[in-house]
Amino acid sequence: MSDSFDPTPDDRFTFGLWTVGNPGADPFGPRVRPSISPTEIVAGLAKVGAYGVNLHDNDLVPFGASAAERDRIVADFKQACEDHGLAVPMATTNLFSHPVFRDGAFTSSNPKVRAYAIQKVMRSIETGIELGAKINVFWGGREGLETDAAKDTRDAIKWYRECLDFLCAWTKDQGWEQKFALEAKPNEPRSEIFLPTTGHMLHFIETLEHSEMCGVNPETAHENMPGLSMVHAVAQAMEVDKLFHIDLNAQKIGRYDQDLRFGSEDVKGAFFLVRLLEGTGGYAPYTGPLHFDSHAYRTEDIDGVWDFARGSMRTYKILAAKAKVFDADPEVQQLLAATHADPDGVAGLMNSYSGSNAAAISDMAHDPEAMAAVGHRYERLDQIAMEHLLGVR
Ligand code: GLT
Ligand code: MN
Ligand code: MN
Repeated sequence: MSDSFDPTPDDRFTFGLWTVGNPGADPFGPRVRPSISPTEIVAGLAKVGAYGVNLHDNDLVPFGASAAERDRIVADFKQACEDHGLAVPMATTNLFSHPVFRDGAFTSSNPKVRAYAIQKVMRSIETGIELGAKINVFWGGREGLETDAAKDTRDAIKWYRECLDFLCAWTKDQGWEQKFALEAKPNEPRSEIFLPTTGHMLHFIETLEHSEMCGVNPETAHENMPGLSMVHAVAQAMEVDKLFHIDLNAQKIGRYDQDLRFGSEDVKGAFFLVRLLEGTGGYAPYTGPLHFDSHAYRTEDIDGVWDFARGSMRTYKILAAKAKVFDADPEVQQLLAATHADPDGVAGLMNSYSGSNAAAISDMAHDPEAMAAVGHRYERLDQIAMEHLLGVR
Protein backbone atom coordinates (compact mmCIF):
# COMPACT_ATOMS: atom_id res chain seq x y z
CA MET A 1 0.00 0.00 0.00
CA SER A 2 1.27 3.45 -0.79
CA ASP A 3 -0.33 6.78 0.07
CA SER A 4 0.50 10.45 0.54
CA PHE A 5 2.05 9.73 3.95
CA ASP A 6 4.83 7.63 2.47
CA PRO A 7 8.10 9.51 3.06
CA THR A 8 10.27 10.95 0.32
CA PRO A 9 13.70 12.64 0.59
CA ASP A 10 11.93 16.03 0.28
CA ASP A 11 10.53 15.42 3.78
CA ARG A 12 14.09 15.78 5.23
CA PHE A 13 13.86 12.71 7.50
CA THR A 14 17.12 11.37 8.88
CA PHE A 15 18.17 8.47 11.11
CA GLY A 16 21.43 7.76 12.91
CA LEU A 17 23.50 4.66 12.18
CA TRP A 18 22.99 3.87 15.87
CA THR A 19 19.18 4.05 15.61
CA VAL A 20 18.14 1.59 12.89
CA GLY A 21 21.42 -0.20 13.65
CA ASN A 22 20.49 -0.69 17.32
CA PRO A 23 20.77 -4.44 18.01
CA GLY A 24 18.35 -4.38 20.95
CA ALA A 25 20.69 -4.93 23.89
CA ASP A 26 19.64 -3.51 27.26
CA PRO A 27 21.24 -3.53 30.73
CA PHE A 28 19.54 -6.86 31.46
CA GLY A 29 20.09 -8.77 28.26
CA PRO A 30 22.34 -8.98 25.22
CA ARG A 31 21.66 -8.03 21.64
CA VAL A 32 18.73 -9.71 19.89
CA ARG A 33 19.41 -8.58 16.32
CA PRO A 34 22.44 -9.03 14.07
CA SER A 35 24.53 -6.00 13.13
CA ILE A 36 23.62 -4.17 9.94
CA SER A 37 26.71 -2.68 8.33
CA PRO A 38 26.75 1.11 7.74
CA THR A 39 26.53 0.62 3.97
CA GLU A 40 23.55 -1.75 4.38
CA ILE A 41 21.88 0.85 6.61
CA VAL A 42 22.39 3.47 3.91
CA ALA A 43 20.72 1.20 1.34
CA GLY A 44 17.84 0.42 3.71
CA LEU A 45 17.24 4.06 4.60
CA ALA A 46 17.18 5.08 0.95
CA LYS A 47 14.65 2.32 0.30
CA VAL A 48 12.25 3.55 3.00
CA GLY A 49 12.41 7.15 1.72
CA ALA A 50 14.73 8.86 4.20
CA TYR A 51 16.70 11.95 3.22
CA GLY A 52 19.84 11.32 5.19
CA VAL A 53 21.91 9.38 7.68
CA ASN A 54 23.80 10.68 10.71
CA LEU A 55 26.60 9.07 12.64
CA HIS A 56 28.97 9.05 15.57
CA ASP A 57 32.65 8.71 14.68
CA ASN A 58 32.73 5.19 16.13
CA ASP A 59 29.46 4.05 14.53
CA LEU A 60 31.48 4.08 11.34
CA VAL A 61 35.16 3.81 12.24
CA PRO A 62 35.90 1.41 15.10
CA PHE A 63 37.73 2.89 18.07
CA GLY A 64 41.50 2.55 17.55
CA ALA A 65 41.35 1.87 13.77
CA SER A 66 44.50 2.73 11.82
CA ALA A 67 44.56 5.79 9.55
CA ALA A 68 44.49 3.59 6.44
CA GLU A 69 41.54 1.58 7.74
CA ARG A 70 39.70 4.77 8.63
CA ASP A 71 40.25 6.25 5.16
CA ARG A 72 38.96 3.11 3.46
CA ILE A 73 35.86 2.86 5.69
CA VAL A 74 34.97 6.54 5.26
CA ALA A 75 35.49 6.37 1.49
CA ASP A 76 33.24 3.27 1.18
CA PHE A 77 30.55 4.90 3.28
CA LYS A 78 30.70 8.11 1.26
CA GLN A 79 30.39 6.10 -1.94
CA ALA A 80 27.35 4.23 -0.54
CA CYS A 81 25.69 7.54 0.38
CA GLU A 82 26.33 8.89 -3.11
CA ASP A 83 25.11 5.71 -4.78
CA HIS A 84 21.86 5.80 -2.79
CA GLY A 85 21.37 9.59 -2.87
CA LEU A 86 21.53 9.94 0.92
CA ALA A 87 22.84 13.10 2.62
CA VAL A 88 24.89 13.18 5.84
CA PRO A 89 23.62 16.37 7.51
CA MET A 90 24.95 15.74 11.02
CA ALA A 91 28.00 14.11 12.61
CA THR A 92 28.62 13.59 16.29
CA THR A 93 31.35 12.24 18.54
CA ASN A 94 31.13 9.32 20.89
CA LEU A 95 32.46 10.82 24.12
CA PHE A 96 30.67 8.32 26.35
CA SER A 97 31.34 4.64 25.51
CA HIS A 98 35.06 4.19 26.08
CA PRO A 99 36.06 3.78 29.76
CA VAL A 100 38.46 6.72 29.38
CA PHE A 101 35.34 8.90 29.64
CA ARG A 102 33.97 7.23 32.77
CA ASP A 103 34.32 10.52 34.68
CA GLY A 104 33.31 12.73 31.78
CA ALA A 105 34.95 14.01 28.61
CA PHE A 106 34.85 17.84 28.61
CA THR A 107 34.13 17.78 32.34
CA SER A 108 36.57 15.06 33.40
CA SER A 109 38.62 16.23 36.36
CA ASN A 110 41.70 14.98 34.48
CA PRO A 111 42.95 17.66 32.02
CA LYS A 112 44.52 14.97 29.83
CA VAL A 113 41.13 13.33 29.33
CA ARG A 114 39.67 16.73 28.40
CA ALA A 115 42.45 17.25 25.85
CA TYR A 116 41.83 13.76 24.47
CA ALA A 117 38.11 14.55 24.14
CA ILE A 118 38.92 17.73 22.19
CA GLN A 119 41.24 15.77 19.92
CA LYS A 120 38.58 13.09 19.32
CA VAL A 121 36.05 15.78 18.36
CA MET A 122 38.57 17.37 15.96
CA ARG A 123 38.90 14.03 14.12
CA SER A 124 35.14 13.57 14.14
CA ILE A 125 34.46 17.05 12.71
CA GLU A 126 37.00 16.31 9.95
CA THR A 127 35.14 13.10 9.09
CA GLY A 128 31.81 14.91 9.17
CA ILE A 129 33.12 17.55 6.80
CA GLU A 130 34.45 14.89 4.44
CA LEU A 131 30.92 13.47 4.32
CA GLY A 132 29.23 16.86 3.87
CA ALA A 133 27.87 17.38 7.40
CA LYS A 134 27.20 20.95 8.50
CA ILE A 135 25.93 20.19 11.99
CA ASN A 136 27.84 18.64 14.89
CA VAL A 137 25.81 17.35 17.81
CA PHE A 138 27.30 17.32 21.30
CA TRP A 139 25.56 14.96 23.69
CA GLY A 140 27.45 14.98 26.96
CA GLY A 141 26.27 11.62 28.24
CA ARG A 142 29.14 11.25 30.70
CA GLU A 143 29.33 14.93 31.64
CA GLY A 144 28.00 14.49 35.13
CA LEU A 145 28.58 12.82 38.46
CA GLU A 146 27.27 10.40 41.06
CA THR A 147 28.59 12.33 44.05
CA ASP A 148 29.16 16.04 44.55
CA ALA A 149 32.23 15.09 46.57
CA ALA A 150 33.92 14.47 43.20
CA LYS A 151 34.16 18.00 41.87
CA ASP A 152 32.73 21.49 42.08
CA THR A 153 30.05 21.88 39.42
CA ARG A 154 31.38 25.38 38.73
CA ASP A 155 34.66 23.82 37.63
CA ALA A 156 32.84 21.29 35.47
CA ILE A 157 30.86 24.01 33.71
CA LYS A 158 34.00 26.10 33.23
CA TRP A 159 35.84 23.11 31.65
CA TYR A 160 32.81 22.36 29.45
CA ARG A 161 32.88 25.99 28.24
CA GLU A 162 36.64 25.95 27.66
CA CYS A 163 36.39 22.82 25.49
CA LEU A 164 33.53 24.17 23.39
CA ASP A 165 35.17 27.59 23.02
CA PHE A 166 38.36 25.83 21.94
CA LEU A 167 36.57 23.67 19.38
CA CYS A 168 34.56 26.58 17.97
CA ALA A 169 37.75 28.62 17.56
CA TRP A 170 39.59 25.67 15.97
CA THR A 171 36.73 25.03 13.53
CA LYS A 172 36.65 28.69 12.50
CA ASP A 173 40.43 28.68 12.19
CA GLN A 174 40.14 25.91 9.58
CA GLY A 175 37.77 28.17 7.61
CA TRP A 176 34.82 25.81 8.10
CA GLU A 177 31.26 26.96 8.66
CA GLN A 178 29.82 24.47 11.10
CA LYS A 179 27.01 24.56 13.59
CA PHE A 180 27.29 22.96 17.02
CA ALA A 181 24.03 21.60 18.47
CA LEU A 182 24.12 20.85 22.20
CA GLU A 183 21.84 18.09 23.48
CA ALA A 184 20.65 17.94 27.07
CA LYS A 185 19.56 14.97 29.15
CA PRO A 186 18.80 15.00 32.87
CA ASN A 187 20.33 11.66 33.91
CA GLU A 188 21.32 8.23 32.56
CA PRO A 189 23.98 6.99 32.28
CA ARG A 190 25.22 9.36 35.04
CA SER A 191 23.19 9.93 38.17
CA GLU A 192 23.22 13.66 37.42
CA ILE A 193 24.18 15.08 34.04
CA PHE A 194 25.39 18.71 33.89
CA LEU A 195 23.16 21.10 31.89
CA PRO A 196 20.20 18.72 32.25
CA THR A 197 17.57 20.41 30.07
CA THR A 198 17.36 22.39 26.85
CA GLY A 199 16.65 25.45 28.98
CA HIS A 200 19.95 25.02 30.84
CA MET A 201 21.73 24.59 27.50
CA LEU A 202 20.20 27.74 26.06
CA HIS A 203 21.53 29.77 28.93
CA PHE A 204 24.97 28.11 28.83
CA ILE A 205 25.26 28.85 25.09
CA GLU A 206 24.92 32.56 25.77
CA THR A 207 28.07 32.34 27.92
CA LEU A 208 30.19 30.83 25.11
CA GLU A 209 32.74 32.86 23.20
CA HIS A 210 31.27 31.88 19.81
CA SER A 211 27.66 31.57 20.88
CA GLU A 212 26.48 32.34 17.33
CA MET A 213 27.88 28.94 16.23
CA CYS A 214 26.04 27.07 18.96
CA GLY A 215 22.42 26.05 19.33
CA VAL A 216 20.48 23.12 20.73
CA ASN A 217 19.40 19.63 19.75
CA PRO A 218 16.38 18.93 21.97
CA GLU A 219 15.19 15.33 22.29
CA THR A 220 11.60 14.39 23.12
CA ALA A 221 12.60 11.59 25.48
CA HIS A 222 15.13 13.72 27.36
CA GLU A 223 12.62 16.51 28.03
CA ASN A 224 9.83 14.07 28.90
CA MET A 225 11.88 11.86 31.29
CA PRO A 226 11.59 14.48 34.07
CA GLY A 227 8.09 15.47 32.95
CA LEU A 228 9.02 18.62 31.02
CA SER A 229 7.40 19.74 27.80
CA MET A 230 9.32 19.10 24.57
CA VAL A 231 6.97 21.54 22.83
CA HIS A 232 8.03 24.33 25.17
CA ALA A 233 11.73 23.45 24.97
CA VAL A 234 11.61 23.56 21.18
CA ALA A 235 9.50 26.73 21.11
CA GLN A 236 11.94 28.51 23.41
CA ALA A 237 14.84 27.46 21.17
CA MET A 238 13.00 28.52 18.01
CA GLU A 239 12.14 31.87 19.51
CA VAL A 240 15.84 32.74 19.72
CA ASP A 241 16.85 30.97 16.45
CA LYS A 242 18.71 28.26 18.32
CA LEU A 243 16.94 25.15 17.06
CA PHE A 244 19.92 23.77 15.09
CA HIS A 245 18.80 20.12 15.07
CA ILE A 246 16.11 17.94 16.66
CA ASP A 247 15.92 14.39 18.05
CA LEU A 248 12.39 13.10 17.56
CA ASN A 249 11.23 10.07 19.51
CA ALA A 250 8.73 9.16 22.25
CA GLN A 251 8.88 8.53 25.97
CA LYS A 252 6.74 7.78 29.01
CA ILE A 253 7.33 10.32 31.76
CA GLY A 254 9.59 9.21 34.59
CA ARG A 255 11.10 6.14 32.92
CA TYR A 256 14.56 5.33 31.63
CA ASP A 257 15.45 6.91 28.26
CA GLN A 258 13.12 4.84 26.09
CA ASP A 259 13.87 6.35 22.65
CA LEU A 260 10.58 4.99 21.32
CA ARG A 261 9.18 5.40 17.80
CA PHE A 262 8.11 9.00 17.21
CA GLY A 263 4.50 9.62 18.22
CA SER A 264 4.04 6.22 19.84
CA GLU A 265 3.52 7.83 23.29
CA ASP A 266 1.88 11.19 24.05
CA VAL A 267 0.24 11.59 20.64
CA LYS A 268 -1.09 15.01 21.58
CA GLY A 269 2.41 16.19 22.58
CA ALA A 270 3.73 14.90 19.24
CA PHE A 271 0.91 16.69 17.41
CA PHE A 272 1.66 20.07 18.99
CA LEU A 273 5.39 19.54 18.39
CA VAL A 274 4.84 18.85 14.68
CA ARG A 275 2.48 21.82 14.47
CA LEU A 276 5.24 24.01 15.93
CA LEU A 277 7.92 22.65 13.59
CA GLU A 278 5.68 22.97 10.54
CA GLY A 279 4.68 26.52 11.42
CA THR A 280 1.00 25.95 10.65
CA GLY A 281 0.11 28.10 13.66
CA GLY A 282 1.69 31.17 12.05
CA TYR A 283 5.43 31.39 12.78
CA ALA A 284 8.15 30.39 10.30
CA PRO A 285 8.68 26.63 10.13
CA TYR A 286 11.81 24.75 11.17
CA THR A 287 13.66 23.87 7.97
CA GLY A 288 16.52 21.69 9.28
CA PRO A 289 16.72 17.90 9.18
CA LEU A 290 14.03 15.94 11.02
CA HIS A 291 16.10 13.36 12.82
CA PHE A 292 14.72 10.29 14.61
CA ASP A 293 16.88 9.35 17.58
CA SER A 294 15.05 6.20 18.48
CA HIS A 295 15.10 2.48 17.92
CA ALA A 296 12.79 -0.46 17.38
CA TYR A 297 11.39 -2.45 20.29
CA ARG A 298 13.64 -5.27 21.49
CA THR A 299 10.96 -7.69 20.30
CA GLU A 300 11.70 -6.88 16.65
CA ASP A 301 13.75 -8.59 13.97
CA ILE A 302 15.23 -6.69 11.00
CA ASP A 303 11.84 -6.42 9.27
CA GLY A 304 10.48 -4.85 12.43
CA VAL A 305 13.30 -2.30 12.34
CA TRP A 306 12.17 -1.08 8.94
CA ASP A 307 8.54 -1.07 10.13
CA PHE A 308 9.78 1.17 12.95
CA ALA A 309 11.57 3.53 10.52
CA ARG A 310 8.59 3.78 8.17
CA GLY A 311 6.22 4.27 11.11
CA SER A 312 8.30 7.14 12.54
CA MET A 313 8.18 9.06 9.28
CA ARG A 314 4.54 8.28 8.49
CA THR A 315 3.41 9.46 11.92
CA TYR A 316 5.26 12.74 11.43
CA LYS A 317 3.59 13.28 8.06
CA ILE A 318 0.15 12.33 9.32
CA LEU A 319 0.51 14.78 12.22
CA ALA A 320 1.76 17.48 9.83
CA ALA A 321 -1.40 17.02 7.75
CA LYS A 322 -3.55 17.13 10.90
CA ALA A 323 -1.79 20.31 12.06
CA LYS A 324 -2.54 22.01 8.77
CA VAL A 325 -6.21 21.10 8.96
CA PHE A 326 -6.42 22.09 12.65
CA ASP A 327 -5.01 25.56 12.00
CA ALA A 328 -7.31 26.04 9.00
CA ASP A 329 -10.38 24.99 11.01
CA PRO A 330 -12.70 28.04 11.18
CA GLU A 331 -13.84 27.22 14.70
CA VAL A 332 -10.22 27.02 15.91
CA GLN A 333 -9.46 30.34 14.26
CA GLN A 334 -12.52 31.92 15.81
CA LEU A 335 -11.73 30.63 19.31
CA LEU A 336 -8.13 31.80 19.07
CA ALA A 337 -9.15 35.19 17.66
CA ALA A 338 -11.45 35.67 20.64
CA THR A 339 -8.76 35.03 23.28
CA HIS A 340 -6.13 37.10 21.45
CA ALA A 341 -8.40 40.07 20.59
CA ASP A 342 -7.06 43.55 21.32
CA PRO A 343 -9.87 45.98 20.39
CA ASP A 344 -8.33 48.88 22.35
CA GLY A 345 -4.77 48.47 21.00
CA VAL A 346 -3.28 47.74 24.42
CA ALA A 347 -0.56 45.33 23.17
CA GLY A 348 1.21 48.19 21.41
CA LEU A 349 1.70 49.99 24.74
CA MET A 350 3.86 47.15 26.09
CA ASN A 351 6.08 46.11 23.21
CA SER A 352 8.50 48.96 23.79
CA TYR A 353 9.06 51.21 26.75
CA SER A 354 8.42 54.94 26.57
CA GLY A 355 7.39 57.53 29.13
CA SER A 356 4.04 57.99 27.42
CA ASN A 357 3.38 54.23 27.25
CA ALA A 358 4.26 53.98 30.95
CA ALA A 359 1.87 56.84 31.73
CA ALA A 360 -0.88 55.23 29.64
CA ILE A 361 -0.47 51.90 31.44
CA SER A 362 -0.25 53.57 34.80
CA ASP A 363 -3.46 55.52 34.19
CA MET A 364 -5.44 52.72 32.56
CA ALA A 365 -8.86 51.95 34.06
CA HIS A 366 -9.27 48.20 34.64
CA ASP A 367 -12.15 46.02 35.67
CA PRO A 368 -10.38 42.87 36.96
CA GLU A 369 -13.67 41.22 37.99
CA ALA A 370 -15.06 41.57 34.47
CA MET A 371 -11.80 40.24 32.95
CA ALA A 372 -11.77 37.39 35.44
CA ALA A 373 -15.33 36.39 34.61
CA VAL A 374 -14.53 35.49 30.99
CA GLY A 375 -14.10 31.79 30.23
CA HIS A 376 -11.43 30.88 27.70
CA ARG A 377 -13.09 27.92 25.99
CA TYR A 378 -9.89 25.88 26.00
CA GLU A 379 -11.93 22.76 26.75
CA ARG A 380 -13.66 23.24 23.40
CA LEU A 381 -10.40 24.10 21.62
CA ASP A 382 -8.60 21.05 22.97
CA GLN A 383 -11.52 18.77 22.14
CA ILE A 384 -11.39 20.02 18.54
CA ALA A 385 -7.70 19.10 18.48
CA MET A 386 -8.58 15.66 19.88
CA GLU A 387 -11.32 15.12 17.29
CA HIS A 388 -8.95 16.01 14.47
CA LEU A 389 -6.40 13.63 15.94
CA LEU A 390 -8.93 10.86 16.39
CA GLY A 391 -10.04 11.29 12.80
CA VAL A 392 -13.68 12.23 13.29
CA ARG A 393 -13.47 15.91 12.31
C1 GLT B 1 23.01 8.30 22.26
C2 GLT B 1 22.08 9.20 23.02
C3 GLT B 1 21.36 10.13 22.11
C4 GLT B 1 22.28 11.11 21.45
C5 GLT B 1 23.20 10.45 20.52
C6 GLT B 1 24.14 11.48 19.95
S1 GLT B 1 24.02 9.14 21.21
O1 GLT B 1 22.31 7.35 21.53
O2 GLT B 1 21.15 8.40 23.71
O3 GLT B 1 20.36 10.82 22.76
O4 GLT B 1 21.48 11.99 20.68
O5 GLT B 1 25.36 11.49 20.60
MN1 MN C 1 19.44 12.14 21.27
MN1 MN D 1 17.33 9.40 24.32
